[in-house]
Amino acid sequence: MSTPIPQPPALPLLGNIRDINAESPLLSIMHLAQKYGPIYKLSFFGRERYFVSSAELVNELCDEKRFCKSTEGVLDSLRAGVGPGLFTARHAEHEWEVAHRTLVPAFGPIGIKGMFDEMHDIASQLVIKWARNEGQTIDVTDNYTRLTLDSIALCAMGARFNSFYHDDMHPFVDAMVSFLLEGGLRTRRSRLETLLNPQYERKYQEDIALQRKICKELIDERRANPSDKKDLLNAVLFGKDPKTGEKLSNEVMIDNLVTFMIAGHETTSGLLSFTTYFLIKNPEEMQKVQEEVDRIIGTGPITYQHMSQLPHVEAALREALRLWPTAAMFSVKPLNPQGPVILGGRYEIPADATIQIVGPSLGRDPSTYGADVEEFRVERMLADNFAKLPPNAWKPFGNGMRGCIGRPFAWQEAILALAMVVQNFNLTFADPSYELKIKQTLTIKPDNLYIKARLRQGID
Ligand code: MNH
Repeated sequence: MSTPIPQPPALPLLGNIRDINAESPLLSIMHLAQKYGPIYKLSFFGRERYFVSSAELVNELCDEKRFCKSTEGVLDSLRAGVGPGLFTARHAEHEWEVAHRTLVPAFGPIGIKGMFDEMHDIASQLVIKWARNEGQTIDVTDNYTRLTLDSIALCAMGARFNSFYHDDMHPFVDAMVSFLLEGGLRTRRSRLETLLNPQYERKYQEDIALQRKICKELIDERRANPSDKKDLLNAVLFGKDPKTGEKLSNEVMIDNLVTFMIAGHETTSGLLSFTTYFLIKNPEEMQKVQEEVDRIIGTGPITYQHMSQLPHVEAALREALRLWPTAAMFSVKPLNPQGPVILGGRYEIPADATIQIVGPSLGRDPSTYGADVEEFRVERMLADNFAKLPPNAWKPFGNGMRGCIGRPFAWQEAILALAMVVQNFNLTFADPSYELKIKQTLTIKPDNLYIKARLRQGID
């Protein structure tokens, strides 16, 4: 006997669209999880979606013998721009396998270590800018976006976007932002609306063309001026699949470079923004982090060797991702589409279901974290405690072979930037009564977070 899966009352054709706030779908989904429990379903125009948020059920969904990545929804709609790039590739798609095997080494420890100096260069630009504007109001998320964007552009493609030296961001960014926005809107638009608005399609294609052109030019430039740098661009251009000996096709090279730009900056920017928010909001936690940075690094330059010696910095980042994982949801589907699947020994799910894992609800499961789930406590993510979490309870980087390839990149970048910021500045909210609001695009970020930074000691 299976337990029925709850669903809020639905309208005949429209289904549950009224249950989802168009501005912040994630908050609606989290809210419904509180009301309907660890699994519920919604229907949209006749298509059902399942939402899972307990550690118990997510642990089952992470079993790669039973479930695999689903790209249904926004990822399928982004394929128009990034094809079968790593992020948008379907389960077991050949282009994914080749690119995955070819590029994994570039994201490994040696590859990431080689990027330290360039990451440090960009992070220094942020620190210098904040120091020069001491006491003035800082749009934190905007600043972190410039940091992460310049870092991925430099480390992945050898391009300097110089975002800290211009008010406007690089033209790539406008095209990317509007491409991602449109990709999301497409999943909700009716065919009639699409037919009546040919300008949407035209703009979409223009944005795609611009991003691809910029990446193509960087490829051409590197081909014309070879370098023996062991960077991502060289791995994309010259790497070979260790299994089949294949190289990436020219199109797939571009698919993946655009993918790195997209997947490689917003999430890390959001992570740094949320961590900064929580540390200002919780001064005792800030003190622990700052004390560690002072003790380990002091007032001198931060080096690669410091990266593995900052447990509180790492724990603060992990704790922010527990509460607000910046890629808030990912989707899976049954691997073997032969008949229904039973979850938790009691819930029957159809073989063709798309199941979304609701990250921020998973991070608030009291069976994992206890009663004080809403509290930002660095301690619960210190190495010993982190290692004792139940399996698959903390999933901000997705799962298994389709988990984030850029995780070590993001981690080094975030540790470095956060350590440099707290080493140099004391931070306060520009508006002491600031209340956290979530801004949702493809990823989530704090909305309207403004801070002030005071130098802790003079910088030469
Ligand atoms: Mn990243 C996949 C989260 C930083 C490149 N990333 C994923 C997934 C999550 C995720 C979740 C799985 C998505 C899915 O199942 O559909 N990523 C993050 C977070 C950060 C992050 C929270 C920062 C914090 N990601 C980065 C960076 C890069 C990157 C930095 C590139 C340099 N991520 C990817 C790519 C994939 C991915 C590429 C797709 C991997 C694959 O399926 O092979």
